[in-house]
Amino acid sequence: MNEESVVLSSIEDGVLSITLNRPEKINALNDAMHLGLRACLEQAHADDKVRAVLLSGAGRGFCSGQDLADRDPSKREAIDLESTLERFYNPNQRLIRNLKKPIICAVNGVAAGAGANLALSCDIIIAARSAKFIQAFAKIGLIPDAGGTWMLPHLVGEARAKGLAMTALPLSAEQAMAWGLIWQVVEDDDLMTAAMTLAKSLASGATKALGLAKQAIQAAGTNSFEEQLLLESELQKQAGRSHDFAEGVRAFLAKRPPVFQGK
Ligand code: LHQ
Repeated sequence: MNEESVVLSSIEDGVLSITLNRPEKINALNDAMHLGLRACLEQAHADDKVRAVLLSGAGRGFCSGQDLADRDPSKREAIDLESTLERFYNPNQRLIRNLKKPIICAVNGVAAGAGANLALSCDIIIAARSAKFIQAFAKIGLIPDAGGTWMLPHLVGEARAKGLAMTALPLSAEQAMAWGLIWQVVEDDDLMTAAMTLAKSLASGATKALGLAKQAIQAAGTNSFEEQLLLESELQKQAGRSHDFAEGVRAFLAKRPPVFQGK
């Protein structure tokens, strides 16, 4: 199966839609899917026409994590999971976190294992009411990966992070929202419309500033208050020199809607 058919993409109104497309396996991640996703994320970085990204899964689930048939230790002599992570997972997680544009994830059903952590690495996560998040790793003798051991304690605190990692129990969309793991829960039938409406709205916004805000908020996890103040000054300097800031203020004073360019 080639990379393109297992990951679909298209651009509309500044939104790059990326769809994981192995619905018969609940979009389990095989090597072709990792590489297809990477190509799309690299396009998101490089292409000025892309102002926001919407990641979703085809069929009844978002992503069931690693395709375990491809990493079955009983069928291969040595499975080097460090190499799997460094070659396939970590580059994509870095591309998502370092993307200077908003990335939204629409979680339509189950998000398990690395599939859950792929979703959680996005900036804004919208879940269908029937969606579930499962840190499935403990059930097969692994630890949460794809950034899970960093994101979970940052998002929900150590107690809940350990509970999720050790029990591998499914977390409902409602509970995920109540715990601050995700942004919004919508009715199943409304998911893609709600996610695309938000993505298009962000894509027409001051996307340079959104990227800088993302950078600052992500740095807060390790910065001191003083370091964060200095970072804000530096990034606000950049925002203050943008076309969009000048346009935003002009439009406000003229009492008209702004026309942002993401520059
Ligand atoms: C699958 C999978 C799957 C293959 C469903 N693989 N076929 C791991 C190792 C290496 C390196 C780095 O990192 C990682 C990270 C990880 O992601 S570890 C965690 C891997 N994922 C899991 O352990 C989850 C396994 N899947 C499940 O627990 C269930 O399938 C879930 C809860 C996702 C969905 O359950 P159901 O809704 O009951 O669907 P199902 O189990 O019937 O699945 C539908 C089909 O998809 C089925 O195939 P079949 O041919 O029987 O119709 C499954 O075998 C297949 N599938 N997940 N990860």
